[in-house]
Amino acid sequence: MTKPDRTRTRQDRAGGSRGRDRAPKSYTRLTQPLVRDRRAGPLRPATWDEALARAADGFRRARADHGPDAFAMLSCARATNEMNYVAQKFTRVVMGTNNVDSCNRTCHAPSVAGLSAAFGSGGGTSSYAEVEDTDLIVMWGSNARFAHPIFFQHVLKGIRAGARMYAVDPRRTSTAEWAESWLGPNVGTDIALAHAVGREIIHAGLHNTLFVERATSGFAEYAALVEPWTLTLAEKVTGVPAAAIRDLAHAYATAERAQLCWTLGITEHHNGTDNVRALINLALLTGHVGRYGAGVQPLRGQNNVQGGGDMGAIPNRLPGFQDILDDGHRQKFERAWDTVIQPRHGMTLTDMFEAMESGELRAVYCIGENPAQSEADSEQAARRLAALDHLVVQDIFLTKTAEMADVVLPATAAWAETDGTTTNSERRVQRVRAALTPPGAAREDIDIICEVAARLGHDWKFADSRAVWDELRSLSPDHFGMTYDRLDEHHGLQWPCPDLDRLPSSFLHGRLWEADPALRGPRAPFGLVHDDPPVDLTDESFPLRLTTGRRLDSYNTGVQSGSFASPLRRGEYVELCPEDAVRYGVVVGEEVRVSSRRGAVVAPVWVDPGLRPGLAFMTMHFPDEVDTNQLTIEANCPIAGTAEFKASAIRIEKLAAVGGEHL
Ligand SMILES: Nc1nc2c(c(=O)[nH]1)N[C@H]1C(S)=C(S)[C@@H](COP(=O)(O)OP(=O)(O)OC[C@H]3O[C@@H](n4cnc5c(=O)[nH]c(N)nc54)[C@H](O)[C@@H]3O)O[C@H]1N2
Ligand SMILES: Nc1nc2c(c(=O)[nH]1)N[C@H]1C(S)=C(S)[C@@H](COP(=O)(O)OP(=O)(O)OC[C@H]3O[C@@H](n4cnc5c(=O)[nH]c(N)nc54)[C@H](O)[C@@H]3O)O[C@H]1N2
Ligand SMILES: [Mo]
Repeated sequence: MTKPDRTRTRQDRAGGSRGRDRAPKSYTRLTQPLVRDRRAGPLRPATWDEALARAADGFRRARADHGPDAFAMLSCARATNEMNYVAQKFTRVVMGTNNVDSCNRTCHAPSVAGLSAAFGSGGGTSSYAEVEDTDLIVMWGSNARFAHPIFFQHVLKGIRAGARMYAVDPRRTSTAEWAESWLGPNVGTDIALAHAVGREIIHAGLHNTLFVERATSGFAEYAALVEPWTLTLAEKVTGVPAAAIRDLAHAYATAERAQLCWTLGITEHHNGTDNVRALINLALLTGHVGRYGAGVQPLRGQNNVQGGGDMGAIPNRLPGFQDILDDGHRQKFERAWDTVIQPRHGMTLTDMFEAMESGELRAVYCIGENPAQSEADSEQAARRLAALDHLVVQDIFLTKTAEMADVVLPATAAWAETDGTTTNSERRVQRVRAALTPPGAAREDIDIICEVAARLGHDWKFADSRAVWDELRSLSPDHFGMTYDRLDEHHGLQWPCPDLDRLPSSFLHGRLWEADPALRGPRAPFGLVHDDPPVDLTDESFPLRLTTGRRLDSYNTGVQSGSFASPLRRGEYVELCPEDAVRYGVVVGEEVRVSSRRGAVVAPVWVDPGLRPGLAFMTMHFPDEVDTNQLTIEANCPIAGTAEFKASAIRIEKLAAVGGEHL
């Protein structure tokens, strides 16, 4: 399927010039509310009163005509914990549904699902400081040098203090450059690789029998499952030399303490949760968890995506990660909020888009998310958003999603214009403070939500962000010990922090090492997961494997970083290895057509020797110029709902060959 309009736009914008002199779109801050008088009509400025009334009316109508589950909330992973708490409370109390989710679904939902299944809690198990005080760091499917530069500073300090580092990534990334050893598996073959590592550890007798016997379950089944994964078979499937797999297995198993870190190379697959389980198996096998310096860490994406989930802005958990299916937990919140909470999971972000298609979902309140450009198969996503009866977008910029809204509400930026707290990947809650005056009529996210709630009959009085936080603390045992004063005093605190007079442990699951079974608690089960290749198969028509990801100098859909892209590589490129560039007869800067089974875009070529033949790379950062997500596939992990952003099948063609000069 071709998209002549988009390719034409792209061509016109590029004019006769190539790559370098194209300036990515630059966004300016929203300073006033906007409303639309008729569906396809233009947005026009409005007063706060009019915009808030319209926002509330649409939600009221959707609920009256179609019931509470016709509404869904997308909550902002860049905004504060307090804002996320209020957003999920709005969803559950004002609208009466559990349909609340965020971009966590597109990145680390598989990590949360996998960690919860193994350990009963979805958080990474270690602290950043432990990375400086460990013997081995494995970065698996993670380009932390680009995507987590602050965490990577801790990694570098660890290396300087003597830790070894291994990188597992199909691309020889900037992170891999720092590694002692780089393993480059074929995209989507991580389970095969992990199983071969596990088998090698068992065959070499290097597993931690004491830990396995005491703290885990399912070892015999796991050993049988990985038995076929010889080094030779794994080399054939993954493309990683047998000796390198063996080396990783021995290094990981013999390290005194090891940190296993992963990100989207593991999770953004149709079997992301299985991938996560395959990695956790290795930590269970070796006992590299529950001890200082040893642990498993999904490095979370947006600055407060950990906190958003912790605050209950997910469809299956109440604040404090308390199970919504547990009667006791629900009743506690029902009493505190004077409401009735549905005893079932709400829709995930993935379910929401399916429910837009079926017409079940009619009204969406989207706070600080840009799904029209961040969802896989974005053309389909935008079409579904356009079919809603009522879309309210609350953002700091006029995004592509906001351009489609019936009401646009201008918010202050959590970063630098708002008081509150955020929670990072090591579960550390830290204070943020308003330092700048917000532009124009922009208002705080929490105030706006409360104003909409008031128009729907719920008069909430929160004097300030501390009042919201104290309400959360009274309902979440894991946060109870974190008063604002203590957060200030200790430069942030990590959950679980149940006590006002004790400091929390820096790592989780120390219980697994207790000799007394009563103190040890539930065993951590091995995950019996199977190798399962990407859904979008490469063939003669689509011979290249496309994987997508990030660059250091840009951020997600580019809304917040578009105008600051690197002067060297402004805008989007399709990156190929030198051999493929020769094979296709293309050079750096030359525009080519990139097509998948879902759509086509035009992008200039970049040549990266860190890629291998058959593998192409694009980012998601410049969708206004080149909408990469028109190419990606909405093949979702059945457990977590995350799409396979990391594996699409594409072809590239010279523009002349497809009549490009006439496009
Ligand atoms: N500069 C910058 N930093 C960011 C962001 C940003 O946009 N820009 N976004 C933030 C967000 S929301 C997130 S979630 C994080 C994401 O952080 P990362 O997950 O580290 O970033 P990505 O580049 O998406 O993907 C990581 C790596 O996965 C590899 N990969 C692809 N397929 C596979 C596979 O099958 N197996 C393995 N083992 N690896 C594979 C890719 O080659 C890539 O190098 O970054 C956060 N930080
Ligand atoms: N091809 C491809 N696609 C991907 C991915 C990939 O690796 N490849 N990764 C996926 C991942 S991991 C993620 S997280 C998603 C990201 O998807 P999104 O979250 O939809 O994209 P962002 O560009 O991060 O959008 C953030 C929005 O929040 C707004 N914002 C920032 N601060 C505030 C605030 O304080 N208040 C309010 N109200 N708004 C605020 C910004 O203006 C911006 O519009 O994309 C996913 N899409
Ligand atoms: Mo993310």
